[in-house]
Amino acid sequence: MNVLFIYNGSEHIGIQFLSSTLKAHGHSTSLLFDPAVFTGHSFLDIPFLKSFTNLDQEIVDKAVAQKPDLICFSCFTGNYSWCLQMAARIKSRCEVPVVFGGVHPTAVPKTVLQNSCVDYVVVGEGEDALLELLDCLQKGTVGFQGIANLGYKIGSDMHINPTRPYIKNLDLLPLPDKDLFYSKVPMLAEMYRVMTSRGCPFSCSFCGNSMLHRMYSHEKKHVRRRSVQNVLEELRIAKNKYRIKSIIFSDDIFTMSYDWLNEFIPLYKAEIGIPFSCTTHPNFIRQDIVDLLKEGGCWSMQMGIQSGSERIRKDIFHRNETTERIIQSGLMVKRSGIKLFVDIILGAPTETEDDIRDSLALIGKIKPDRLVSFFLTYYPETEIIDIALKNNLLDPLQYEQIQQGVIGYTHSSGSVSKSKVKLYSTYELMMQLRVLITNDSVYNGIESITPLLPFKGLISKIAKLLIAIKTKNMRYAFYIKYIFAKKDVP
Ligand code: B12
Ligand code: SF4
Repeated sequence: MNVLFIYNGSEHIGIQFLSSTLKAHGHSTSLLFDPAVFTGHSFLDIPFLKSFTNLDQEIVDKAVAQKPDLICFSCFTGNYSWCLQMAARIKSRCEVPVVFGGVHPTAVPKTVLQNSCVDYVVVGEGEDALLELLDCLQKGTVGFQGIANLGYKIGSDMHINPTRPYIKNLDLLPLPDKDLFYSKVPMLAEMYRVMTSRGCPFSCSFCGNSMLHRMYSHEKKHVRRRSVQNVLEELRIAKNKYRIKSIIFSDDIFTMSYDWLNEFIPLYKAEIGIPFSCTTHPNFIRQDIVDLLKEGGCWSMQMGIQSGSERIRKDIFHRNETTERIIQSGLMVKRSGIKLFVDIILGAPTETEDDIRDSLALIGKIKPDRLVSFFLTYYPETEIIDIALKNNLLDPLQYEQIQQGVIGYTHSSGSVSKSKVKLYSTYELMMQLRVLITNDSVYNGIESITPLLPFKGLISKIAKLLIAIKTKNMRYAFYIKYIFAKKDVP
């Protein structure tokens, strides 16, 4: 059957696995893709420029003309409204079954299925459910009740089937169909993204994993990892096929197993040898891990610290690492010469100004090379929503808006209230300046005048740009190129 994926933002590893799985079973797949640099879902939030680069109408026209047998939308909370709007526009012009999958439908399948433009939802990992759905559609049968992970409707009755177990052996999946995206925007391959695992051992209250851990509470192990040889096979093929400048290991926590890394990294260095960046966690940094990664070509590591306040980390974010451990881990990475990027979240429920000052102080102690600061966004069915409800920080309307995906998104002010944005912007600027200015007395002088500065958002952005230049981080250049570099879009 002919299956069409429609997506906007960056490349999507989940779609790449779905596509390769379908192809391995004889189906054909295609993609309509909008890089959507200015929509705010993924990169920048500039509505004025969005109207110039809008590809929605072209996507609708092409989808209708293509006459696919099934259209697949992959939704996170930020792009869910866009997906709904696109599905409705297409369905108003032709009769085509539409399935929604991804993290948002996984969290709230019934809410998604309620929409008349959505025929099916798939929760959790979608490879097998999608194959079985196609099988049913092809045979013209209605055996939907036997398809685990599928949600469907009969008339106005909605049915969400039980969930199947996690895919235990990821090596059995075909390698991700990178061409699906790279044939449209070849430059995406320059920063080649790869996931060597699925799942995270932790369950931070704000993260999609806290939703998954609840849903899969019967599973013994949430983390599954591809074999070293399976990952190397993907990278060998990729190295021969694309112009890769760096590789990004996008796992939830790439450094979680020393044994795996100890087997992988020497082979990676010998056979692939491309500089790479990866994710880490304060509890999964050790000197031997850092040495191994540095030796293997790691140039940057991204580590979530989220808050400098032990109370916020433990009671609100459900993270168990100590401040001491965070500092030790951060300094260990820095001393090795690997660039350290850290994430911070502003706007946690019950967070006080003292808590934010603790975050600022922690950043001052670690002096990371780059700070990625977020204003908290509430994602459906994550544990932090329960905490916010308990503290009367969300009313029923806001709760409903979160399920509908219409309350803030990561690159706006998240879900924090407008009255707090000013305070958080001031601290965000201080944090960025703290990273930019490594000399303590110079920084202290500037910190005292920061609250008086106008255009804090703009100055924050300039500070981020200067930090990127200072650390020779090519991310901005990549984004600028991404705006123009389209071969076959949508
Ligand atoms: C790698 C990653 C990225 C990468 C690559 C994006 C990608 N999706 O590949 C980058 C850096 C670009 C990115 C960006 C963002 N990300 Co991100 N990202 C991740 C991460 C760590 C892994 C995603 C992944 O590849 N998983 C592995 C694949 C195999 O699983 P999957 O994507 O879930 O897909 C499977 C199923 O969901 C399902 N499925 C998915 N789509 C569909 C569609 C159909 C039709 C079907 C049937 C099934 C199906 O089948 C797939 C295969 O089994 C996740 C966290 C996580 N562990 O999932 C966050 C996560 C998805 N990201 C998140 C967010 C918020 C973002 C950003 C909006 C903001 C940001 N943090 O910068 C942007 C926007 C993304 C965009 N427009 O493309 C959130 C989403 C939360 C939510 N409820 O919305 C997550 C869950 C992290 C979190 N904070 O909790 N991200
Ligand atoms: S450690 Fe990172 S990926 Fe894992 S649950 Fe926490 S925030 Fe999510």
